[in-house]
Amino acid sequence: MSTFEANFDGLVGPTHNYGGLSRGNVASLAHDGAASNPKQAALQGLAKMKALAERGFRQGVLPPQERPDIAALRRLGFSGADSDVLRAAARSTPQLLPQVGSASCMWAANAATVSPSADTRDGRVHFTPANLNSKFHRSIEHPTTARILQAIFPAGRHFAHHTALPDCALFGDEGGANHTRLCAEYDAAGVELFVYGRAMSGNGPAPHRFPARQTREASEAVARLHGLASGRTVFALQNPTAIDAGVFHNDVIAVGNRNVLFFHAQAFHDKADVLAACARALCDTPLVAIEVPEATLSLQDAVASYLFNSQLLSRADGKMLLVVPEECRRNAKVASYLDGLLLSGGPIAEVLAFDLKQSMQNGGGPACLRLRVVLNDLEAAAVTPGVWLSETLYPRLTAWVERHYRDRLTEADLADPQLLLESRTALDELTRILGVGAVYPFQLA
Ligand code: SUG
Repeated sequence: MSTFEANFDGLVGPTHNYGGLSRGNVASLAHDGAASNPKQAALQGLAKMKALAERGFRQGVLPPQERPDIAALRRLGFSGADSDVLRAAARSTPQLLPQVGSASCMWAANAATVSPSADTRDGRVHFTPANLNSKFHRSIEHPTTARILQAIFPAGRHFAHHTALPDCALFGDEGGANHTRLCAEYDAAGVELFVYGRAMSGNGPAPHRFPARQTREASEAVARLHGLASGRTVFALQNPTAIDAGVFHNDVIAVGNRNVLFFHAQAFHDKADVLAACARALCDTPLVAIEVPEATLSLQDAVASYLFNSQLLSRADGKMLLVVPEECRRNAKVASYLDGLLLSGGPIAEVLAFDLKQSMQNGGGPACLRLRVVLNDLEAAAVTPGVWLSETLYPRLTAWVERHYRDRLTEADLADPQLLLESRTALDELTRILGVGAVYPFQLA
């Protein structure tokens, strides 16, 4: 039986827009109010999925959510028919529209924390949807995320689903973006590294400028829920300086795969401690730490290029492929670092760059767009089959995007009831393409 990492990418939704919603995320604020191109965004994401699937990596698709989120507006006191709800919100509180219209569930790394069956007490794959409660526009994702994950990974023999952690600052949880699994082989018990931005109990270090989204308390709760062994779980504090420089998730500054951890020198508060704890927990498997010093690449260059928001994937020959955003090729320092990395004879043998500009302008690179799920053959066979990207699914999805998506969207468009209808019509059709059943709260008239 084989065990592998599958990547489930969030399909970009029809309302992808630039709302400037994420304080602490430099790209999101820089593009506030710019016109977006949802069609191009979805096609860019699909092109990455297709290229990786063609190279033999297991690739799945997570459907987007209903936006604008009418149920969220109703919870805030708007009433009447759906189009009235939208119009009333646009009239009285227009700043809500980008929030409830954000296609942010595309960043599937934040959908949930996933622990593979080799790591959990009951031998099942565990999922905890992230409450994402640090930002309103993301806090409304988890109920539908939970339904989608349960539709794709049916609860029972192979998969266990938890509800999101309590929606309060103490348990701020951003899912897989702050979670890295290290292991010898995918089927062996691994080390789960949880990186948090601050511990709410006590007076430990915390950023000054930007919020720390993930708390230690949340990470510990997820580890408990998943039944992880304490000797193979590491909790590490993010460097507050990095958060203040725009590292709002740890996956903006570090990525791991198997026994390799690729990271910037400023990623962790106490780097030596974190590396020692990971090495100890890996026991006989040596930790290969690839550290990029500040002198080689500044924190600012790391954030601007998103070098570490890369996917580190194991090829069939055992060597690793680093999937980076195109911005890395355009940054001379990063490009020259990568050339040197390939010549170094280390585990990373190949770099592949993708144009993900539409997502990048909101702070979402290759790693943000995907949820990592380690599966063995039996577990993979239990996954709802329609979500695997294949030679037939890819052209169906691109045709679906071409049919339903606009190629230009501004903030004013989000108040248009026609956009809501277009979006619902598209999603309704998508559930049939992917075979995921009724995951959305709306009903088409
Ligand atoms: O949560 N951007 C997302 C980007 C998430 C990236 N994910 C990972 N690093 N794993 C966020 O900040 C911007 C939306 C806007 O401004 O319109 C946004 O939500």
